[in-house]
Amino acid sequence: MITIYSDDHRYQNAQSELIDGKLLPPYENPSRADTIVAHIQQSNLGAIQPPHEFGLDPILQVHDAGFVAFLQTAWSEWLSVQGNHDALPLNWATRTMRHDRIPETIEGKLSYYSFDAGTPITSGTWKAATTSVNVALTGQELVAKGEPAVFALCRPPGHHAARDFFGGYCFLNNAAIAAQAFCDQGAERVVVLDVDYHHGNGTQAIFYDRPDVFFISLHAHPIQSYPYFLGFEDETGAGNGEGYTRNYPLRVGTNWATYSEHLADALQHITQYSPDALVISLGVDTFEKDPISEFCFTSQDYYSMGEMIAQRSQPTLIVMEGGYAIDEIGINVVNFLQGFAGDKLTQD
Ligand code: SP5
Ligand code: ZN
Repeated sequence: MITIYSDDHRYQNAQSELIDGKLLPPYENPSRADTIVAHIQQSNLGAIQPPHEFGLDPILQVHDAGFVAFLQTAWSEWLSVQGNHDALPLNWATRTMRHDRIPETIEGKLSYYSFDAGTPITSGTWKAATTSVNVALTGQELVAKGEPAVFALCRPPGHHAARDFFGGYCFLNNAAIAAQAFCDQGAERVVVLDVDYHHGNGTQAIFYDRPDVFFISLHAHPIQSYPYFLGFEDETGAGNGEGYTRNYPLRVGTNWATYSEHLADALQHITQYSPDALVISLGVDTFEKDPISEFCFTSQDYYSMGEMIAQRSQPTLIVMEGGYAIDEIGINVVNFLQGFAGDKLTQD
């Protein structure tokens, strides 16, 4: 299986994130992708290729133009007003407040275009986020040209980013942009299967009213876990998209035995839909030792998961999302990919 990767992910290298009441060194940091690519190099998985540039057009098929312009200039605006430290929002428009006025100041725009304080914008954020999109789109292009499966080693991740807001370590929605590219190239039905620990609220919202992209997610129950406000079972799509969103919220402590029963159900729905292409949002934050998550997967479980999903045999783009247990992130991702590719398990 070909991997698409660029060192430019290292441009997203923040000082701190706000989490659990503390400003801590970011869990979402460059060592994540560095470790994954090192493990892929040591495996027999296949070639690692660089991305190429796709420009803004495919991004603007998914994201709001004002939001994209904001992301592009946010750092320079913040730098000139606040100085040379990470930009973070401080407050948001919640119930009874207005959502129809975009502030003029950079601090106000950060609030308007975000949904959490865990996602710092830095001098390199735009470079890293757009490279991450190019990684996904380069993989998408290879799949569209006939590769059965490609791994897009995206960083920063994307599935929490919606049409016009960032958050959850995500700025641009790599998986959604790739799914949209399949549609724009003639695919009639695309599935996004999201197996990250957290609900992919951004991807769901982007495709919620569309029948041509079926979003299916297994994740920690939003009544217990971040992002809290989307990902319930009764969210099934709207308008023409009714029936083309499916959520499997699972309780904290879920292990592979329980998870795999729900995954089997999800895969049946995928088969019935008969998609032209499959995009997998792959998070390995379901791991038992993940520092910010509470599922109980072992490293071996990722091999089983890859094998199980591969039985669908649609052209597949695998897009990296979360996973924060640095010591095992490389093993877990390679295990999934080798399970998917049907390769011999070389690391466990
Ligand atoms: C892409 C991705 O995985 N983004 C995840 C962002 C999660 N940020 C907030 C995490 C909050 C963790 N709080 C844990 C409290 C229970 N121990
Ligand atoms: Zn996650």
